[in-house]
Amino acid sequence: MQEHTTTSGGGEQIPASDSTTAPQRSAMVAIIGRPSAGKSTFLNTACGEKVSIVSPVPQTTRNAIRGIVNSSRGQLVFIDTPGYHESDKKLNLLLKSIAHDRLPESDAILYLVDASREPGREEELICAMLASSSARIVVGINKIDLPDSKPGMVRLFLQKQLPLVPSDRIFEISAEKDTNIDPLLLMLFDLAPTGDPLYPKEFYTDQDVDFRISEVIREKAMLNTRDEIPHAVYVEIADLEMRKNGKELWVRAFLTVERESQKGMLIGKGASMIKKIRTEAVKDLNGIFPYRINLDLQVKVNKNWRQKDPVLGRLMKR
Ligand SMILES: Nc1nc2c(ncn2[C@@H]2O[C@H](COP(=O)(O)OP(=O)(O)OP(=O)(O)O)[C@@H](O)[C@H]2O)c(=O)[nH]1
Ligand SMILES: [Mg+2]
Repeated sequence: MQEHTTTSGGGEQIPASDSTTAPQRSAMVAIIGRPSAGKSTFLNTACGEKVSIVSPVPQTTRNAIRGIVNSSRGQLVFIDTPGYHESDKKLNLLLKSIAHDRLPESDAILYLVDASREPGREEELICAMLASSSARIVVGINKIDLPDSKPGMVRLFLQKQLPLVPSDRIFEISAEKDTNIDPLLLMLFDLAPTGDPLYPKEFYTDQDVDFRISEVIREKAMLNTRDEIPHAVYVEIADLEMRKNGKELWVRAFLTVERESQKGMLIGKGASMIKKIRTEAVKDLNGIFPYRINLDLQVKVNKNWRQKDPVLGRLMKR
């Protein structure tokens, strides 16, 4: 992964003296796009750290997650948002409002479009929502590494739907392969107002320890299951305890599903599934935190939690 703090992808060096001579810039940037467009992948690549979980399942992200890019030019605070999906279901409406509500507070908007899919009605609805903000939009046409991607088709779509966004603010990128991310970041710095950083420079996210742990566990559950299960899971952190003079964090967490049958599938034959999820989560978590994670992971049922306002409210409070 490239280091995004000092150089641009075009080979242009941002002089180190910039930090002392040029005024610092600072911006909040909302990342908007359909489910699975690659918003969270972009955030992780731009920040150089795993800030937001990623899976092939649409609607992986359920919260407004902040990731911070620090450079000699200043600071960009990205807000990853849940994929914008048209549906009347309670959970979907909440997810959509999380994305929508981030727009007014943003200095710039990064709109990501998946170039490997036809831009359908949902994409048109997003463009309609963004049109009045054209002056502060940067577009990433994502997944150009895929052989079936059609960036030209997306450009034509954008010309029609967002005619006020100039072509030099549209970038063909691969969030996964780190292609053209730096020039896009430079453009966002150009749009950013001058100002002091919003977060200390050593920060790359503002998430609590328990939220990050629960998200990594949820990612592993989503990656290892199919059908309705990835959407039926949430994670509850029941206990956290620092042990062994700060060298180990003991965590008791519950993978929670909607039905008994789903519980059986998450546990798996001879508990093989829950063990696999636990092992993969611990491996990632040990890479994120400066202490060892000792994870006690169990599965429980909270019937039809996706219809329950208190649970949804708690999960989406961020
Ligand atoms: N080939 C390729 N795959 C990508 C790229 N960016 C993301 N993906 C894949 O697309 C899928 C969805 O990526 P996410 O980053 O979770 O997408 P998202 O927009 O955050 O999705 P939601 O949170 O569900 O809205 C994952 O399987 C990623 O690995 C890319 O540049 N190239
Ligand atoms: Mg996401």
